[in-house]
Amino acid sequence: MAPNRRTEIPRLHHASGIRCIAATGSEWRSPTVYFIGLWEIRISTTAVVSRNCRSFVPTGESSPMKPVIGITPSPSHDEMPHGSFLRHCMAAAYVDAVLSAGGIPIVLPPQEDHTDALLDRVDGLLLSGGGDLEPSRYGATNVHETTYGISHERDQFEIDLVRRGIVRDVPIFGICRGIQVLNVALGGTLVQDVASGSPETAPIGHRQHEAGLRSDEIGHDVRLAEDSLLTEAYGDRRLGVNSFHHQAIDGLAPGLEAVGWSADGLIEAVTMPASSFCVAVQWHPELMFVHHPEQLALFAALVAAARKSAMAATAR
Ligand SMILES: [Mn+2]
Repeated sequence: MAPNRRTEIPRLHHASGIRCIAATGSEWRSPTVYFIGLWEIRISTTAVVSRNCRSFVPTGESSPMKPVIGITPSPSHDEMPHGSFLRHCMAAAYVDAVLSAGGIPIVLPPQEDHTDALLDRVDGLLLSGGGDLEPSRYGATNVHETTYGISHERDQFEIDLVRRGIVRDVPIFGICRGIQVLNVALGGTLVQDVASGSPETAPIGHRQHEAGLRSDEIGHDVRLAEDSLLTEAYGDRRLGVNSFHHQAIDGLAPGLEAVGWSADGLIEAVTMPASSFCVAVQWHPELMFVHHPEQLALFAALVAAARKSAMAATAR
């Protein structure tokens, strides 16, 4: 079937929801086509495009419905010439990844009492990376000296979003801090500092920037569980990932299932089997997908799940 899809894409791409980012001119000049699970991804010198094959409409109908993906930002305390400001910030790579996967990204700044109102307005949740969770959130009485970036406001906001999101079966994708938020919100615990933990975890180097590796380079491998959502999405059980974390899951929360591990045994990916779509990873696929297009697969899966959820809600 693949050759047919390949020839159909150029004719239909304007009508079938393909997203382009960074297009500067002739976007279809000599593209390379990748087939990753159910998704096609094309990379050319001028554009990155992707499309979910399950929503493929070969009849020339209008674009498939684009689900709204709410992304949680990080607090940033910035000194400016006109004062000191707390700002809600987020790497543009998260936005680019959601756009490239066919979703509409919006930013969800932390706020009290609006959890359900926000979940009413988004079709999926993306928990972005950031600083450490307050250790008391998972019952720790000590605070490791390497702890950084604690935000009570962000912790509470994201924990509330996860707990209500799970109850409401909102599609959820957690990245880096996001896997830790998901685990803690559901009753799990964290290793406060991987490097000072058990000796066998240190050699892997989960902070690849300290070894001079760029953000889009592979820092270590992850072994994926057979028959997991991730193995289906990536089409392989071994995956090269980047790594910028000093904390990791310790005690896995009830309801979560570990589906990816680094060679030192750290949990690098989880899913929640009882949810329609709930997945989280310890690496940063949004920083990799331009040069490692397979890393767009989970964004495409999130967008597909969010679209399905939104269309089901519309039909009710
Ligand atoms: Mn890692």
